[in-house]
Amino acid sequence: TYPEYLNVGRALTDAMVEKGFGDHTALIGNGRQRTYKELADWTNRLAHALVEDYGVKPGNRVLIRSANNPAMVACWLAATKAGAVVVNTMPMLRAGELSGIVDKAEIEFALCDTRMMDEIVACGKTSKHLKTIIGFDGTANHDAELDRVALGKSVKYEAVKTGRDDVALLGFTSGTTGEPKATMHFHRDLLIIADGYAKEVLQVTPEDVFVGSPPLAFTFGLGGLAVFPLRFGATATLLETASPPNMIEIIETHKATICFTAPTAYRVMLRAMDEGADLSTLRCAVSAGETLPEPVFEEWQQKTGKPMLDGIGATEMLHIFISNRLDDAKPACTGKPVTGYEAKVVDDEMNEMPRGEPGRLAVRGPTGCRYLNDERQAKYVADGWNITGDTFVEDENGYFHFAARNDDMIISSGYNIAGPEVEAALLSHEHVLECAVIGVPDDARGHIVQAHVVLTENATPSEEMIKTLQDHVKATIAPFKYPRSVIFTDQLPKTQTGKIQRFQLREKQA
Ligand code: 3SK
Repeated sequence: TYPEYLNVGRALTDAMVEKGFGDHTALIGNGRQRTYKELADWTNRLAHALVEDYGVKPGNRVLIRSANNPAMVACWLAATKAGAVVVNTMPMLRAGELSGIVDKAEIEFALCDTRMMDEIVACGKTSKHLKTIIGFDGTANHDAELDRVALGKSVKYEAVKTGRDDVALLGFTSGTTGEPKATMHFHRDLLIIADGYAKEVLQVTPEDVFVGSPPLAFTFGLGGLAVFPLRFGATATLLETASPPNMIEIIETHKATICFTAPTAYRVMLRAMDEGADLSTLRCAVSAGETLPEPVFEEWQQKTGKPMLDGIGATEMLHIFISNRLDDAKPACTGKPVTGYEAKVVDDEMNEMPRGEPGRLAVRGPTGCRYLNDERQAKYVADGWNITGDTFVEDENGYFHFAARNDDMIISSGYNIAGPEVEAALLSHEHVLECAVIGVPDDARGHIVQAHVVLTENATPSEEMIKTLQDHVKATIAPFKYPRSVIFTDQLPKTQTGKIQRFQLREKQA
């Protein structure tokens, strides 16, 4: 239960100072550290500027364009304090993509890191909604228009009395299939994910130091790298370029304790550990966004003595709703619903499947899908349950096991083959860096399994390598699942948040 009037911008700043965290480090990034008191003052000055100098009003939609850095967090919190509905976006987006977002969300204001103005300015030229573009300094210099205007403002600001069920955030997702959708999230939702997943599963304390790679524009990143640390008086480190070496440097320098990233980055970190990287301060390694291969889970456990926490989340649900636990983590298992959420596996008519049988994952809880003005809402929510588009199996003991995205099930000669299972088998080969498995039409078998493989640097594509990988899969899982076709590639098509877009591979093969 949350108070009727709740402003999440205030809850994560001034309220934390009132709770006694004023001197505690809130944010580290771009060579500077800021305490909770400094963050509260900074965001209050910015909120004054947004309201008094630019005319931002409660309910206005404000787009933020930046890489992960403290200034982006400050802009998000300030606009939220002013009662705006924020749309965080990634630097990679081009004018056309920004226009799609601006039009859909009827965005009037954009706050943009001055190092990346061109595309938003181009978008503004053709937009009938976007009227005001304000530059802020994403570096630590505070030397841009918004920073200068904010400088003279008071550090006291009365945050807008938003209702707990007022929309605070629009999370955009293009999913793995293309067309963007906007998901609406309330002020209370942002606290629910912290008080649920972060408290129950991660057991966050003020001593924790967070690091990770997901963009703040992706709700996985916003939760993991801003909301969770700030809700508990912990410290967030923010990296504009979150490569594995940069994350390792942060872990070593700031003794980071919780890391959010994807399995591919953990694989690289494991190799760096062989070369002496010290990741011993990490107590939680959260993996999501892509299937966690069993060998990565096992090797992490063996090298660090701690579990890697696999979980499933969705932009529609705001964050992770099924997860392994620190004292109960199993390989090839996503775990159990986070407190407050229920999950079941159903058939196309919403009948519950017997335990052990694959079906569609249905989930409900305190957060859920609310698309903005989008008829796909009726497809995502059925009978009050969110249908995430994933095929799962619930075992006898109530643990959930990922099988595939619904689109990634391959039917070949009458056999159901889960693409991710073949991917996991391929990834357990030392020469496979990344791979994506799809079904391609075949006259004799209906479909056959086709693997798109990125090899490690020291391996060379060849017929012999194809045979080696096929034999490896046959020796790892049921032989009928082996990829009859193997294509080597330098890179796989991915969403801006790093998820593999298998539909693009399917379209190319069609
Ligand atoms: O993987 C996802 O799609 C996701 C989205 C939002 C929050 C968390 C996660 C893992």
